[in-house]
Amino acid sequence: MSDRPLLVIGNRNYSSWSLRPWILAQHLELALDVHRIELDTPNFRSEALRHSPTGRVPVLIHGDLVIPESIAIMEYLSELAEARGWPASRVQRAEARSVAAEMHGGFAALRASYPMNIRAPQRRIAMTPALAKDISRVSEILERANLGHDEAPWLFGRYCAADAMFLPVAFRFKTYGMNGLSAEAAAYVEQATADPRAAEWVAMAHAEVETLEQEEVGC
Ligand SMILES: N[C@@H](CCC(=O)N[C@@H](CS)C(=O)NCC(=O)O)C(=O)O
Repeated sequence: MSDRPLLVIGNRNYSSWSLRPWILAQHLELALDVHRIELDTPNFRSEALRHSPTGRVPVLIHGDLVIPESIAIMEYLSELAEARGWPASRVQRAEARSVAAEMHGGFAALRASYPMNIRAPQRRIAMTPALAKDISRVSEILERANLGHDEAPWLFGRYCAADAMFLPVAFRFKTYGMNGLSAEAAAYVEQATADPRAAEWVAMAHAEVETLEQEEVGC
């Protein structure tokens, strides 16, 4: 039996929660086995329940340990990598955890209006006050990135779980446009989505053939 953690994920094109721990593991250079379950199929729930008590993805399985929440998975991955999943400074760790938690629990309008759909180019969605408010706050968070610093160009210097939390949002802006983002935030989106590890996920998303109609929004 493999000693590597197993990450169970959904469709790479649509499953933003699956992407977050996966990309963090790549940046931490942790080897994972990956098992994909196709979302929104008659067998999804029963297959997901074989791995996770929540019946959802992602779930990380390592030996007897089962972790069914993305943010707890990222904490665990960080512990496997000598805490490199968060900034080294206590103040920055608090700030990074705060924006990660804000992403995990908030931005309802942004998530509802802009479903992650990596393959879809150039979709347009009508702006609403709630969406504009979420975009403005995301822009403020992304503006703090250390862009231009070759060694550490991410939100808190070196890549951390906060960057992983915001990668699906970056893909959403690539799909639905950068409307409402400052130039600095838009530059972060370009950098995050062009990252070679993110590009690996994108290539696998493009290789998927299934389409989830309810996620195909915009024109
Ligand atoms: N709070 C969970 C959310 C997980 C979640 O909603 N996953 C979606 C896929 S992205 C899912 O499993 N949906 C299927 C379902 O709810 O039946 C986390 O952070 O991991």
